[in-house]
Amino acid sequence: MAKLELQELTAMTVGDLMIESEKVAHVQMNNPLEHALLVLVKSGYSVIPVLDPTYRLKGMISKTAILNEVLGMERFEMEKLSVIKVSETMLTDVPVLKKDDLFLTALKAVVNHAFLCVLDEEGYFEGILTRRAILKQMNRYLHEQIHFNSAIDKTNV
Ligand code: 4BW
Ligand code: 4BW
Repeated sequence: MAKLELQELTAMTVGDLMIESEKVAHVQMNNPLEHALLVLVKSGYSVIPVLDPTYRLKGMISKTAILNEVLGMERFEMEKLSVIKVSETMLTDVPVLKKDDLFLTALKAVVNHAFLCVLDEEGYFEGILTRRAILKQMNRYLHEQIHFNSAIDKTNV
């Protein structure tokens, strides 16, 4: 694989690095919490997007928020899982990215968020950008720089 130059890294866009919507686990606003918990447990993820039937982003739902919602005074009241809807428990104030946002914008965003949803101009969900995808490129770039610099040092001896 060719060496990754700084200009190439910083010219990468969110669209180059994101996971496409078809591969992203998600739930819908009207689903009961029981269904959301099932999707979260089965997919293995801790937080996933909430979409409407037309694929517009509505929020995010997490295992922690669901368990908090059904936590009673003395026990988890699991019977509530079938009554409460995702829309009542989801987080709605979520930061988003666009496909043409550049690498440095994405890097800054993933400092505070494990992943961000990627939306088009009309608010339709296109996919997610994960911290893993950004760290993978940073890792590649830094390792190649170190390798290249040590090769130059050796030729200068
Ligand atoms: O099923 C998994 N497969 C792989 N390859 N890695 C996984 C899996 N589950 C978790 N991981 C790893 C990843 O490194 O644990 C990290 C934290 O998972 P999370 O947050 O707490 O469930 C993962 O880091 P990441 O790939 O940078 O993903 C950050 C967050 O993005 C995840 C999850 O909330 C969300 N996410 C990632 N891929 C997703 C997804 N949500 C829905 N569908 C997907 N395909
Ligand atoms: O309460 C939170 N406050 C803030 N500011 N960010 C949070 C909070 N909860 C989650 N986050 C964000 C962080 O970006 O979601 C990421 C995943 O959380 P996690 O994994 O699945 O609970 C957080 O990424 P992180 O800060 O890089 O933390 C990665 C993981 O390290 C967390 C958790 O398992 C662990 N961790 C972090 N701070 C911790 C902690 N565990 C115990 N105590 C702490 N103070």
